[in-house]
Amino acid sequence: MLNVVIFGAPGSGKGTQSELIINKYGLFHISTGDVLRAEMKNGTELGKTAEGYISKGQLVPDELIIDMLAKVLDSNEETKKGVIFDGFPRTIPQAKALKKMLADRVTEVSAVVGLEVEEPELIDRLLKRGQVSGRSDDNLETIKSRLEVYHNQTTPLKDYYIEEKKYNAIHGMGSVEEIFARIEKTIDNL
Ligand code: B4P
Repeated sequence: MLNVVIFGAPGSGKGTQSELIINKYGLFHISTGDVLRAEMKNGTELGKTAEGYISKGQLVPDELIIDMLAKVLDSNEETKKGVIFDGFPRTIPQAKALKKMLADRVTEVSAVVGLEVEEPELIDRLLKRGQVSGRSDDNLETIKSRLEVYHNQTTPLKDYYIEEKKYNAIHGMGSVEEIFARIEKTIDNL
């Protein structure tokens, strides 16, 4: 069973490459950002709480995210065929919680695909998306906060997964197709 974590800064192409990975490898897609946006749209308690963090570019607290992820795993039989985790984990406590949740289901993270993209390109992509997305977090001020949060809270995960011998660096600049070809090579060699 293949469980892939797609990892990278905001704007690194996680959502874009996840779509291609699902099509080729038939994995179940869990994007914590998409789940949170659906909660916000439906006006749930979780959505209202999340909105306050997301619009400021901050991370939603670990306990809320971990609980939300466990519910998605438990309520979808299809997760048993393998999962692509997009935007999760984003902190060390989330990574440890994921390890335990998968071990309880007698499985584990197969590989982490780390999309590495230069910062000016990240800002450019997110500002471009902001022109059409209507997302409250795709504006310059919030993008800068998201990148700071990424550097402080999420980048330590790279070392965590290097230590676990799961991290695969992928050059994330170039066309969507070129980047996907690099990811395919990594997954096919697992
Ligand atoms: P996410 O939805 O995960 O947002 P993101 O990190 O900005 O990445 P996204 O997937 O949208 O962008 P992508 O790189 O695919 O999270 C939103 C917020 O939710 C977070 O800031 C946080 O507050 C909260 N949250 C989510 N998960 C959480 C967690 N685990 N813990 C706590 N809080 C959490 O793509 C960006 C753009 O680049 C796209 O428009 C795409 O078209 C473009 N692009 C992609 N590849 C390209 C390429 N090769 N060339 C040019 N453009 C490209």
